[in-house]
Amino acid sequence: MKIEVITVPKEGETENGDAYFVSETEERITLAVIDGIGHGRDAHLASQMAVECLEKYCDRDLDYAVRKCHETLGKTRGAVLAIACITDCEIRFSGVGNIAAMGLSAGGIGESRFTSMSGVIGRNLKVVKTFSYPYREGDTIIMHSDGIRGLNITNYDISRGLRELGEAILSDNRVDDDSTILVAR
Ligand SMILES: [Mn+2]
Repeated sequence: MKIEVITVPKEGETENGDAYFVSETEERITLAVIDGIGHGRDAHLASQMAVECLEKYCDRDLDYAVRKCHETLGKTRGAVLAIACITDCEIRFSGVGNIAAMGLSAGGIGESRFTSMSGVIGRNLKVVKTFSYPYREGDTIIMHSDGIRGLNITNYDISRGLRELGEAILSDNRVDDDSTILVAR
């Protein structure tokens, strides 16, 4: 699987409140996008803490990893996050708060939006739930923070190069916030 991530801080900020996490083993690939609440240093600290937590717990059950992040981020301003775990024929997905994630089949015919629960990691977490979606080699997975808004993926030729696709999505839909786009195929 090829993975491309572009993440940029809000204009005028030196620290990025968004973060991402990628882990690849023989059995599975784990992808996560994290958005620390607000922007600037405190948002950065929260999202980095979530990355460290995922490094420790990404080989565990997704719900467990999400709950561990919630415990760990209790003294921060909090973050929203989404984690996708991809194996041979399945994507397992757990998200809390406003991170968009979707899977697109190779022909561009099927599009499924992954379901996230409401809440904020470290502040307010009620239901944690993992959803399962079919995955086939060649499918494209897109995840992005709310620094990208109004994305209509049907406007894009998803068969183009991943880097180029990510750059196009970012430049067309970026708003004034930390922005992160992750594309994988
Ligand atoms: Mn944001």
